[in-house]
Amino acid sequence: GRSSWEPRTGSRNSSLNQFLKIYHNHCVFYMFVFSAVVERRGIMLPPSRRDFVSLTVSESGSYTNSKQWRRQSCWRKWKQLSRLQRSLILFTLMLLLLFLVFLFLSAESRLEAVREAFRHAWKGYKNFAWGHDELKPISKSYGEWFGLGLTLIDALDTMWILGLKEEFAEARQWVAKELSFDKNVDVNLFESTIRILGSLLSTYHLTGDSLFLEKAKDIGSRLMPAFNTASKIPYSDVNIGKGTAHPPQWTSDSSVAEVTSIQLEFRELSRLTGDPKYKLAVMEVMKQVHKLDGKQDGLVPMFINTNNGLFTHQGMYTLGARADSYYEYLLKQWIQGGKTEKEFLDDYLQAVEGVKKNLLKKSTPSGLAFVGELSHGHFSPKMDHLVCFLPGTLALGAHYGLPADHMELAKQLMETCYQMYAQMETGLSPEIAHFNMHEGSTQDVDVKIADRHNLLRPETVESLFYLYRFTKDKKYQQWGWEILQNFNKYTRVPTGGYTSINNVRDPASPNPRDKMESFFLGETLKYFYLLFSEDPNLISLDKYVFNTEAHPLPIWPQSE
Ligand code: DMJ
Repeated sequence: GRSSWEPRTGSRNSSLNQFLKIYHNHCVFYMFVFSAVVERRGIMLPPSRRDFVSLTVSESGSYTNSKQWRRQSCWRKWKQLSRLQRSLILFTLMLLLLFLVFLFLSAESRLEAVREAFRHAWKGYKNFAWGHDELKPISKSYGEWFGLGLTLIDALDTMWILGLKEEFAEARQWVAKELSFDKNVDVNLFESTIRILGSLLSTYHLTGDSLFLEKAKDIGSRLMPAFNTASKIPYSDVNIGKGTAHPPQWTSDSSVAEVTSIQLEFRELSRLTGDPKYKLAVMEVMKQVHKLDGKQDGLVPMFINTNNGLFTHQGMYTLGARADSYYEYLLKQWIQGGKTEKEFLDDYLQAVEGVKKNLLKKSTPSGLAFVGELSHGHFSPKMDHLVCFLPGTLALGAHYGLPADHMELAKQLMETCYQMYAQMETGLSPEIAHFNMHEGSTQDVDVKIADRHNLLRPETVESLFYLYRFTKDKKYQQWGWEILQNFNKYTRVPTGGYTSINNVRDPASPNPRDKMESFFLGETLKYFYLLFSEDPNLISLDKYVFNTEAHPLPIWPQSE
C-alpha cells in the first residue's frame, strides 16, 4: 500500500524526491534500529496511519526465536512505508543524534574551559611563585604565609581530577624532592589541616601513591601539639618545627569553626595509620562542644576559650565566618562514619531548625530567602559569601535521607547566592551582602564599600555542583558558566594567574588586589569542573565526602 502523501513525480517535486532518495539510501541503518524498537515494544501506529501499513507485532511464538526472520520482517515493514514516512523517521533520528552530539560537545567545551583556566593559573604560579604559598600575579611575585608551597599542595587533587598529568607530575616531583615540614614556622592549625593534610590524604586516595600518605603522617603528627591545652580545645597556631603551640597574641580564644572543622582529616589519618591518637584528640573537641551551654536552638557562638573550654562572645550567631564549617562538619562526620554517630546528626538537624527559626528571612522586593545574623537578639540582614556553602550542605543531607524541606531550602538559598553574583555590575559576588527588608526598597542587595571585594571564593560554585548532581537541572550549570566567564573577564591576569579584586561594582575598574588564594585552585576550579561534568562517578557522592577545602575523603565502609 502506498500513502496518498507519497511525493508525486513532476518537475516541482523532483528535487525534493532526489533529496528524499539520497537521504533514504544513506540511512538504512537507522531503519533497522527503529524497526527493532518498534517490533520489540509492540508499538501500533494510530488508526489513521494504519490504512496502508501496520507495525503491530504478533505475540505468537512462531517466529520469535528466529533472528533472521525478524530481520526480514523488519526490512519488509520498512519497505512497506512510504518514502515520506521513511524520510521523516530518518530525519527525526538524525536530529536526535545531532542534539546528543551538541550536548556532548558543549559539556566537553566547558570542561576544557576549566582546564584552560587551571593551566593559566598554574602558568602564573609556576613562573613567579613556584614552591611558595601564593601567587601575586600583578607584581609577578609571591606571598608567603606558612612557607610550605600552599598553592601547589592545595591544587594536587584538582590536577588529578582534571586529568592534567604533566602538571601533576611536576608538582609530585616538588613534593618528593623539596617539601619539608621540618621548619621553624608557625602555622594555623585549621588552615594547614584543611588545605595541606586534607589535600595530601585526598591525593593519596586518588592516586594510591604512598608518598602522599607519608607526607600526611608527617604534617599530621607535627600539628598535634596544638591539642596540649588545659581544656583540650586546641590552640589556633602551632610551630611545626619546634612542636610548640599557642593562641593568637591578643586572646586565648580559638574560633569555633576552626576547632570543629579538622575532624574529617584527623579521623581519616587515624584510620589510615591505625593510630587512634588523632581521632581521639578531635573527637574530644566535638564531645565538649556537643555538651556546652550557650547555644541557641543548635546555633553556636563564634569563639571558644582554650583555658576553660567555654564559649565566649556569647549571643552572636552566624552561618558565616568563624562558625560556618562547624555545621558543615556535623553532617559530614555523620556521613564519613557511615551514618552511625547519632549525636552529629542530632546536632545538625537541630541547627538547621535553629537557622530556620532565627536567621532565615526574605528580602524585598524579590523575596529572596537569605540567612542573616543574630547579635544579642538583634537580627542583622548581613550574609557573608561564606554562607553560600549552605545550599550544597543542605542538599547533601537531603540526598542522605534528611527531610525533603532541606532540599527546598537549598534551592531557595542557591537562587539567592546566584543573585549575589547576578545583581552586581561585574557579575561577581561581594564578600558580604546586606539584604533589604523594608517595604518600598527597589533592590534586594546592598553592598557596603568595605565589603565590595571578591577573593575568588568557591562556596557558590561548590553549592551549584551539589545542586546539579542531585537535581540535574541545567540552570545550575548555566549559572556556573556565567560565573566562570565573569572570573575570566575581571580577574584573569594576562601574564598568568587570577587575582582577587577590590570592587565588584565597578566593571571599568575592578581594582586587582594582586593575590591568588590557594583555594582558587584547590576548590573553585575543582568545583567548576565537577559542576560541568555529566559523570556522577567522577568523585561519587556516595563514596566520598569533601572536606571544607574541597578535598574528597572516602566514606568509611560500614564495618569500620
Ligand atoms: C576555604 O579555605 C575553605 O572553604 C574554608 O572553609 C572557608 N574559607 C576558604 C574559602 O572561602
